[in-house]
Amino acid sequence: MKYTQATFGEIVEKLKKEFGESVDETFLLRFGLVFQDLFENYRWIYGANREWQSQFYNLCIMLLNFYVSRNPLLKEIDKKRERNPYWFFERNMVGMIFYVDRWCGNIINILKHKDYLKDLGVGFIHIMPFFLAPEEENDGGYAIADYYQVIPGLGTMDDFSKVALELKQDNIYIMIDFVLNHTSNQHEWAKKALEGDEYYQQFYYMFPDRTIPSLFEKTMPEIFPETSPGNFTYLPEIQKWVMTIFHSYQWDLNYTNPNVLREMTGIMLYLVNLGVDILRLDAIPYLWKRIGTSCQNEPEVHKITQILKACVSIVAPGVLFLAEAIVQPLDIVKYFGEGHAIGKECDLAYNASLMVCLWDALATRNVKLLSKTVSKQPELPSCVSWVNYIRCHDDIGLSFEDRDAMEVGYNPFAHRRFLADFYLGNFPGSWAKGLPFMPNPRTGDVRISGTLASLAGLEKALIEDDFEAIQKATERIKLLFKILLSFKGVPLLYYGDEIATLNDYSFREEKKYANDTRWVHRGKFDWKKLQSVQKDPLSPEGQVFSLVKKLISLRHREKTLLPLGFLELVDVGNEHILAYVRTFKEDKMLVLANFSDETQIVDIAFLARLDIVFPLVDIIENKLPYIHDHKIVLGPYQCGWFKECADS
Ligand code: OTU
Repeated sequence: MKYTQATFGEIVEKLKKEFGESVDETFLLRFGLVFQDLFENYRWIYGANREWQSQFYNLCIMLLNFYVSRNPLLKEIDKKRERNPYWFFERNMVGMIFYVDRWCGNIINILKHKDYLKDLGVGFIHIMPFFLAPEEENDGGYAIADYYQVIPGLGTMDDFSKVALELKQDNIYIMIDFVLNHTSNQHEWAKKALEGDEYYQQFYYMFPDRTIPSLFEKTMPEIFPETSPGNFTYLPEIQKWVMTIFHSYQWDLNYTNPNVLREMTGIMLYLVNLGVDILRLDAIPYLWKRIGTSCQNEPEVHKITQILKACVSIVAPGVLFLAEAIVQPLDIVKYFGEGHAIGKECDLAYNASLMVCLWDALATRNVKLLSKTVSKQPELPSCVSWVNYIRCHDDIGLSFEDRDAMEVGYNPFAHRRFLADFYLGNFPGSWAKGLPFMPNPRTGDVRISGTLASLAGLEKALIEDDFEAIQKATERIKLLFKILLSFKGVPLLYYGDEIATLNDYSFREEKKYANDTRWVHRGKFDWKKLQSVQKDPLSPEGQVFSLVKKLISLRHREKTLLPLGFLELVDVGNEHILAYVRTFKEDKMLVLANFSDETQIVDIAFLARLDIVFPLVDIIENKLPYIHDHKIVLGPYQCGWFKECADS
């Protein structure tokens, strides 16, 4: 069946006959807007299937049902967002990530800490997965056994919905994970598959012998080589191999099966109808597997994401997608949608390239790879944005583009080795206390775990009780926050970093965490420490906290820092200094950041080129920069947000 206007009409007629007035004007408007894309993408993926048309029609019924059952309060919000699709981007949103149990004990307690979020200026929260998962093998919540239930002890879905609705009243929005690439082996589908149920075996990639797995393995990298080598797991109960890209207990869902897409779409819409504002699409690059490829970023992944986005925009327009695609820089941007799909795929994507290159610049005291990487990022349309971050719940994978590294004079392999050594504290002069995550002896690859403060040197300096080192580490943390909160995009803070939380090694004592070093940066948030930090603004932690608070409040009133504002990198002729101008309409802000631990100078001649007029004031410190002989002098790790003086 080729798409014609008639197809849309036929489907609508059928729906109307079956569901009468439920098929109302709003539904029809939204359905009509995305119909062509939805239909064509669906056909592109499943068109070879004999029953694809009736399956497509069933999907439409599902959309109608979720549309009808959506809470009227949420429907009101939807309408506002439909009138203003930029609702998210025209505010200076700052997000915070946390684990419910580690931050506040349970879901409902989030409300008890609402004032903390408001006081800090947090505009949205990413609540880490709280769905039912096995007690032991759960990958921090990313191995889900039941998407419709909450981990016992954390509360209920009703609690979650209540929290989501109440926070929205205070303009705090909610992001949760949609873990759609895999389920736990304890999920009902997996259990049925293990009992020999063929219908559910087809929900996963299962093979009777090693023939096909071996073909796949030829080109597939290993994600968790230390604890789960290979990409397949043998199931003696049914004498089959199942694809398990992540842990052996995380079974990859098979999206070539339209029933999988239907079930997962149902789960997604259920979550969205609880009052979620942003869905984080976990491990999205892995959704489609193809022999002879790395099984990442395949074209079908983008089509499926577009299908999901179209479904959401019918039921809950204004709900955003965040791509969790921690892949090479050039592949990440594709998740915003390419060509005519821009704005129809993900609205947000983690800016992993920026994150990695910030850590690179700190270790090398040189911004050349950072500048090169940022300068190659394409200008994004205003309907999408990067999510910038320094740390998150995961490890840091050193995923810069090899070509960029070579262009700035690094050997990519050696440079990755250096960075790993540096952040694992093995390089002479390193200040960092990171832990290795998933070292792969075959490829020499290793990733890094650790909190922001520990990776930036505070832990080592405190242990050594080295006053100068403590100061330097504090300056490094401050520098990273100043970049994070002035860069183009949506900043996302990791809980605890605002009070310079150090690594927590207690995970080693718990069997279920011991072999996953990421738990070193997933400790309990220390509310007592927060109190003492607030009382002691001169301590390293106090300095960090008051700075973060100040930066967020500046960000709220600075139009130049809106995600919609522009960012232009400036070459100031000094490889230690990152310089950029943020612009919104006539308004400009110049950011100068010294990544070295020595004083650096910048000739002010470049200001004329930018049409920026002296005198400038650093709005963070409310101070004029130190000028000597027509040069701006920046102290070690100094970073200023410079604006023209209002009265000049
Ligand atoms: C994600 O991360 C989650 O953030 C992790 O916490 C999970 O363990 C994992 O998925 C499995 O659900 O490899 O080291 O390109 O890099 O999906 C982290 C995306 C990961 C992957 C990413 C993955």
